[in-house]
Amino acid sequence: MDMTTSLQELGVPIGGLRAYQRHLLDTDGLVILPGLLDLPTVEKMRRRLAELHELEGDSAGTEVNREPGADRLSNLLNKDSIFDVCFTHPTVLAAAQHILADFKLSSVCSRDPLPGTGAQALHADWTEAQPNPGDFQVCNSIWLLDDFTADNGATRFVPGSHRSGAAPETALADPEAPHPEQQLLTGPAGTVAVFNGHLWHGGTLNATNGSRRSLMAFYTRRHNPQQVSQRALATPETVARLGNAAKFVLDI
Ligand SMILES: O=C(O)CCC(=O)C(=O)O
Repeated sequence: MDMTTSLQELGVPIGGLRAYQRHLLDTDGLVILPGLLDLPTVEKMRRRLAELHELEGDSAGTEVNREPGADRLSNLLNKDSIFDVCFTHPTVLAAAQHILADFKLSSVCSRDPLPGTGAQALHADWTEAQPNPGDFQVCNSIWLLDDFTADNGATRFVPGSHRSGAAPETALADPEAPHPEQQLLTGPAGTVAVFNGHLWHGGTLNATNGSRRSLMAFYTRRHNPQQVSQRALATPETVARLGNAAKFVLDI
């Protein structure tokens, strides 16, 4: 199996994305895909996340990270096949291919900033020096499981910042402060935003009493380590249910 065959078998069209979507990824660093998940699927995902939180208790999220003020779960693809769409959806894979060329899944996690918390500093999802265009290393996607609104902790992005070659923690006096060019990702549950992992972004304060559940499917170039090593953690169930093309995306 190779990247081209894997993506073809998973239904990624030759040529991948539409021209305007490629343009948005190149210039703004982000493409929004409305209605990618239907509401019954969103509801099943919400229920499964609630069950997993109940089951995992204090260990929830530990395969990648815990965050004060946000409910997080990690390694979701080994916990329910309902999350397979996060690493097999043709449009999302086409976007990852456009940014990274050769890639694999790094992790599938969830994040729900709790009422009154959740504000994050602007950050990129790559801790080494930020690369120049043509050498991007990571791509992320956020899957809205609740409507994202202006006051419930919607993700903020600084369009075009992936082309700066700089990290917000060095380029900005205060990465926690509102950025004059930031935009909020608002939209209905079922929307997916795929973004360049070097784009400056972060969660904002959930100023409501409700939840703001989301999944994050994170991709990395094939030569980089994964956030969750699938060779180490893929369960026999995962290995048995997936075809070779999806296994290639997981690097197992
Ligand atoms: O949940 C969000 O809005 C963004 C989360 C994020 O960027 C992170 O946890 O690194």
